[in-house]
Amino acid sequence: MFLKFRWKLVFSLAAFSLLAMGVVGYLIHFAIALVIVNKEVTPTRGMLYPRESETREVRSLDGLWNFVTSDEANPTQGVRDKWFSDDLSKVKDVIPMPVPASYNDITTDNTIRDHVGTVWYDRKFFVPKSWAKDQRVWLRFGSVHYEAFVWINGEMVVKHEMGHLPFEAEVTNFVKYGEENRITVMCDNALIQTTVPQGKISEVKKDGGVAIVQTYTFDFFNYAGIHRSVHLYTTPKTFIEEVEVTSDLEDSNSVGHVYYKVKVGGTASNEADSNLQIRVKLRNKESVTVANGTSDGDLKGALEVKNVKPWWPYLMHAEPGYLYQIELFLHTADNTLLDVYRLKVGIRTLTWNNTSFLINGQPVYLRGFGKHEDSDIRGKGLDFALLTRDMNLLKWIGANAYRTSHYPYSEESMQFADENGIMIIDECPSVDTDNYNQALLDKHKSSMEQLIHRDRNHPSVIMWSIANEPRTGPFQADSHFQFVANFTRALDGTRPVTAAIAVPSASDKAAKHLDIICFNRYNGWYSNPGKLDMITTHVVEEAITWNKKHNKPVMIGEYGADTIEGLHLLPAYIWSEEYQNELFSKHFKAFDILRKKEWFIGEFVWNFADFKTAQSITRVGGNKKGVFTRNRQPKATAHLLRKRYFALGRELDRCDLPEDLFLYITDATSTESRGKRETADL
Ligand code: BDP
Repeated sequence: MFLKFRWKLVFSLAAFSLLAMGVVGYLIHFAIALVIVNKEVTPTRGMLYPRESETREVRSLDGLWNFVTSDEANPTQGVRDKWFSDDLSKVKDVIPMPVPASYNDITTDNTIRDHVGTVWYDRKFFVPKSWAKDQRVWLRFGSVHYEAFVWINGEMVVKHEMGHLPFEAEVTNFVKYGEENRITVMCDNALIQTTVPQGKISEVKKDGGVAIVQTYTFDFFNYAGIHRSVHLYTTPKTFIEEVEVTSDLEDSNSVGHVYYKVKVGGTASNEADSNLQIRVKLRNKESVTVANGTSDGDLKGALEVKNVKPWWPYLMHAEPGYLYQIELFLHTADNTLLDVYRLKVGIRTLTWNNTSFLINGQPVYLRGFGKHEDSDIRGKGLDFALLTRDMNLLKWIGANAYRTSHYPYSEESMQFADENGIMIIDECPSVDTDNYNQALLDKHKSSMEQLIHRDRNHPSVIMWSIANEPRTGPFQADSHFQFVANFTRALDGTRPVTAAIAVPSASDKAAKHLDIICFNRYNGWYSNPGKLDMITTHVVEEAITWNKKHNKPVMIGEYGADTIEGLHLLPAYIWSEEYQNELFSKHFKAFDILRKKEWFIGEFVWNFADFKTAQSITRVGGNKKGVFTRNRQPKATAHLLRKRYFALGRELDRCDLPEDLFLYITDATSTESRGKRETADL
């Protein structure tokens, strides 16, 4: 049976082992299980972002779907009773559920908000008759959190574990052409010790029975559902399945190279490969062809661009985020055009050494945020209005980077970052990694593989982050992170590897495996709350300690203070807007001391905006460390931070300052004339 009722199984195995072996035997058994080995990960295939072209059509399945929850105590019932074999409305009362969106906050029902285990969606759709001829039909999900099982017309077509990452399946032989079809999705949000991220499920006594309770150590709410768009798309029978693009620059950034590598999919493709070729055109923003070429027999090639416009980060250049478009035409040797796929490419170089991180040969100082995909009602559901607002706010505040804390963000947000010159530290969904075990390592590596496969062509991606705040004290963390870091480098050697580490450097066992050290620290908040005079020196000393230990560039990945919008207290008192302001200012002082040491390469605030958390006595309506409210309006600190980020842009890259950065207070000439008057009076 494909469905593993994961957490129930883990529970009963643990309980059984305990009874059979006794506690000592169980512990020995557990210790042996900790000897983990480095296994291969099945590589992802295909999954190009769905785009229309002369040879491809795309249809959206977004909209209102039907939705039901399973009984928490009986999550496999729907599979056993084959709920996928007919409309869900035949088995239960369905409610409408928007896709894409998290299902948690759509209704007024707390049993849906807090549901643990499986939920079901279905809807009907038509497939045009014309799609029946000579092509393939694909079904693609931008992401479903956490595990998804998909049926079409009652037949299982794909299953996927891991939130925030896309998956797809060919459904050519599952859909009915020119007729109505049904798609059914079962989604399981349960997090256990071998999922990424990890969580725990327990059974707790409640009024009149037993509750299934999900707990996790991270604070953001475990939103679930069909989070990103669902598409049907077509490709020709023999088609462009994968595209990998890299670039470099030479001659003082005046000449660029674009290297492309294509994999072709399709029945006869393997035998036919040597007869196939890719013809390539590179167009600039004005759509003028600036380079073209034909691939070699391995479907690889290089294009040279004279007078190139490199991809520069925001505020580092007058024309940031410059993108070309690469057009790939798959031809047979006898000149038949089979498939066309286009994607945007940025031409840039990334280099790093023990003291700096450079883009196009220029040292970069990163200034930005840790973010979340989070908003009211929609939860983690893709929302173009929110995405656009966030990009506008990032530019307004003068940030040049953010980390996709603590999981991969939507493909559309990556495209936005490419276009706007925002640099991304791209993080996999491993948060608070702990209790190291073989299954966890395999999945952690798989999450990096899926992430790199999805995002490798984005010029905005400048680093891979392999975890947030892993528990890197235990000795098992050493080999776990060595395996994950080396695996990441083997997949992509063009970007450095980092992780946001919170364990103090004296006990941490993972940072030595990274290229760039990133530490998260809450001076003046979790340590020494209310003590604004215990921040600057602590930050400076800790950064120096990390650098001394590893001789690598260092940045701060998180600092901040929960702040209730509109709470003003003078003198500054924790949770007030004044306190957030002053706490930031104390950090700025530390960062400026550190910036004099070349190896300090960036500052990231926690968090861009307030976000929802699990219910907890330490959170009042969620995590309030946002510089913006959850509704994307500025708190007082946003204005302070804006002044700093633009001042840094001015100092480091001579960017222009926005006119409204400093509001008019007084006319300087009137001060002058008072001085004159006083002199005249003498
Ligand atoms: C950090 C975590 C982040 C939390 C933050 C906080 O990385 O996910 O939201 O603490 O507590 O340790 O605000």
